[in-house]
Formats: sequence, C-alpha cells, structure tokens
Amino acid sequence: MPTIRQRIETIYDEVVSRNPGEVEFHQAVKEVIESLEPVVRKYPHYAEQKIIERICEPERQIIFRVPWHDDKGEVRINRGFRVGFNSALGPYKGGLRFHPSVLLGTIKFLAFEQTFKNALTGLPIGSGKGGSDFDPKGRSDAEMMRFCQSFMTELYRHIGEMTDVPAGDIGVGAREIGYLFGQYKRITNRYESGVLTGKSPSWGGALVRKESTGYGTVFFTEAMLKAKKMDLQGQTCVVSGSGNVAIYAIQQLQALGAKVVACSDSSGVIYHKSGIHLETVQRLKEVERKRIKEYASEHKDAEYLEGGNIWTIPCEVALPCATQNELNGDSARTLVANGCIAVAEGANMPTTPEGVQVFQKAGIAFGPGKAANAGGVATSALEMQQNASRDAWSFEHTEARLREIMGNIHTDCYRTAEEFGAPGNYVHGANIVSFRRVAEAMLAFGLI
Ligand code: NDP
Ligand code: 2IT
Repeated sequence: MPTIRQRIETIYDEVVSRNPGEVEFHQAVKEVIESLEPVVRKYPHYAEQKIIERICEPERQIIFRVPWHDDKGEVRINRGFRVGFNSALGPYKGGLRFHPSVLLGTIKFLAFEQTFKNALTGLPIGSGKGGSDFDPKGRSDAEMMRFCQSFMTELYRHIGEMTDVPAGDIGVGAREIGYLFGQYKRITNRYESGVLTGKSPSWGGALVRKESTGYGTVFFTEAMLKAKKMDLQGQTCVVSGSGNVAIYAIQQLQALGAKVVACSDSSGVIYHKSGIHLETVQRLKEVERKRIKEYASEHKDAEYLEGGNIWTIPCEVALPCATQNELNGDSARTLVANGCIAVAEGANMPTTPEGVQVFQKAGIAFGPGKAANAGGVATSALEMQQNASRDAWSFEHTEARLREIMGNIHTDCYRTAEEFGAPGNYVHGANIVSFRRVAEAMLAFGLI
C-alpha cells in the first residue's frame, strides 16, 4: 500500500504528465496538494472517493478564435479562453485576463486557485477564469470595443448568471466589462445584470467592487498583524504594480496610517521616500493610461528605477499586487534582511515557492493570494446578490461586509492552521479550509 504522501506525489505526477508544459498550473496544484496530507489522514474517504484527483481536473475548457479589425482596418486574430474549474459551490466565477502572456496553462492556474479562494469567501460561488492573449496596451477605445464585442460573440453561449459569471482581472476593468455586457445584452435580448461583475455602479455594479481587492488585501494584512499584536500605523510599505489592486491597496494602507514608499509597472519602479502621492498614480493609470515613469517627472523628489527590483526597497510590509512569480527566493531574502514583517499577496501566486519558504522560515506573516486577495471576488458575489434582488447597497454597508468577510477568512485560516499542526502557516490553513468546503459539496452530489 502506498503511503498518503506517495499517493499525493502520484497525483501531482499525473497532473504534470496530463497537462504538459503548463508550468504555472503545475505550481499552483503542487502548493495546494502539499497541504493536504494531514486532511487525507484524518478523513480517508477523500482519498477513497478520489476527491483530490477530481478537484485537479477542470470541469470544462473552452478555447475560441477572436477576430477583430484594428484602427487601420487590418485583420487581427487572438485566442480566447474560458475554463470552468469547479461548480460544486455555485456557478463558475472568476475574472478575465487580457495580456499577451496568456496561455491555456495561465488560465488553468488562475481558475484552480479561484476554486479555493472562492470557497474561502463562504459565499455560493464556484470557480472559473478566462481571457485572451490580446494586448490592450496602446489600443484605442474603439479597438477595445471591437475586441470585446468579438470576444463576447463566442463567450455569450457559455455564460449566464446561473452558469458562469466572468469579471475583470489584468487588462480588464469597468470599461471592458461595459463593452462585454453591451454585446451580451444585444445578442441575448436579456438585461441579465448578474452575468458579469465589476460593472459600473451607474448600471448595476456594486459600490466598493473597484476598491475591494486592494482594500481586502490590506484588511487581511491588518488581521495578520493584529494576531502578532501589531498594526499598520506608521509602517513603511512597498506595493508592486500600479493597476486596480495596487491603487486601492495603497489607498487603504494610507487610510490606516501606513506610509507607502514605492509602486511599479512592468517597465520600472517608483521610489518616493516621502510617500507615494496616490492621486498622481490614479490619474496617470486610471485616466490617462500612461506609464508609471511619468510619475517622476511630476514629483522631483521621487526616483524612477527603469527595470528595477521593487523588493530591494526596505519596508516592513510588502504587498505584491502585479502578477505571478514576481517575487522570487532572492527577493524574499532581501526583504527579510531589510526587516520586513508581513507579506500579503494582492496578486495571484506572485511569490515563487522558494520565496514562500524563505518567508515562512523567517517567521514572517505570509498571507497567500487565495486568502489575502479574496475580497475582490467576495465583493463580486455581493454584486450578484444585489443584482438578484434588484437592490443597490451603500458604500459603507458593502465595505463593512467586505471587512467582515476578510476577518472571517483570516480567522478560518488561522484556526485551521493550528488545528492541523501548523500554527501561523496561512498557506496550509487556506488550502485545508477551502479544500474541505469544496470536497464536502462534491461528495454530497454523488460522483461528479
Ligand atoms: P491591472 O491590469 O489593473 O494592473 C496590473 C498591474 O500589474 C500593472 O501595473 C501591470 O503593469 C503589472 N503587471 C502585469 N503583468 C505584469 C508582468 N508580466 N510583469 C510585471 N508587471 C506586470 O490588473 P489588476 O490590478 O486587476 O491585477 C493585478 C493582480 O491581482 C493579478 O495577479 C490579478 O490576477 C490579481 N487579482 C485581481 C483582482 C481584481 O479584482 N482585479 C482580484 C484578485 C486578484 P503594466 O501596466 O506595465 O503591464
Ligand atoms: O482573481 C480574482 O479573484 C479576480 N480577478 C476577481 C474575480 C471576480 O469574479 O471578481
């Protein structure tokens, strides 16, 4: 008889051989199933019913051609994806990413992570993810609209408020959700508000959805610090990225009395020792859609480090909010050496496995993305709730719900880590709580 560890290793080897080349998917699977040994030991029926094997196999994967005309009238072709990973807890739910690096394996890793993240929220949402290798950089509004219309012309038949509910992610914000919703409405002859989230609040979107991922990541950081009898007041923070998640993480950090000294984009880093001026970042990124480099020409005491590594900047709190594998083992060692006390992932899987190990060995509070950035999808579920009841909640009410949800996620992860013999290990805590929630629903449904 193989040991439980050997069985888990075999499952991983099969995932690798059946999904060749999908390295990010392999990485995400490995991190989750490495946490599950004590769970399977305690609850052998999960192994008998092959729940881990089933959870690692997406329910469905859709790949489609997206043809569109650019502003010069030239024909362009991109590839569209939508992966429905697990619908045990609710309709598939997760964002759409438009970025030239997107491959099927990227979408699968994100959808797999979403399974556990969405379960952690405690709300009735399954998991999915989609997107395209389309590059939005430098595209006009008209090109964005034509691309979104073409993308939805295929996607519409696979989604629905009870089936699959996409939202934003990298390269997809309220503007793109607007074009996608418009096309869905036109094709289906239905004003089905709950089919997409991240809508503008002027036509069915939830207040706080825009802010929710960044705010939630900071609420989670605050909870981790509180467990160590510390808080954010006066802490020096570094936030990578300067997109949706980064901007609202910075806003909430500043609201809670922390000092944010750096942010970035894929070209370089802004280091502003006296504190990042958030209004400038918001205008440059949200309104003018420019590069972060421009910040330094408006703030003469700020430095721009072209191609720089943001993690070399000394800080107590580090929030990676850009993209996967942006923080490696060496960067983690630098952060530890510089006195960092907490890291929370606003992005999905931004820390490499080696980086996570470095933080955990150093005893740093480390909040994995599936817990720390769950505020975005949780608020999407609150948007679905408002759409279903044709209601619109106030900012204060929605923000209070978000705070409560993030507090509950923290408590669940913290207590479960203790219960399974890994106190302070939020990675194990998050993986175990969420795995059990999905597993129990799958078992209840028979063989699915
Ligand atoms: P945005 O498109 O708004 O911003 C992305 C930011 O990350 C930009 O500053 C971008 O820089 C940078 N970035 C993207 N790709 C790379 C790369 N390959 N290398 C370096 N920098 C990069 O996206 P979001 O803020 O929405 O998403 C950021 C992260 O948060 C992603 O991991 C996403 O999956 C995750 N997330 C998002 C949620 C949401 O609600 N939006 C919810 C939960 C997680 P540049 O402009 O130069 O490309
Ligand atoms: O990674 C994520 O959780 C998101 N991009 C948000 C998903 C959603 O459905 O709001």
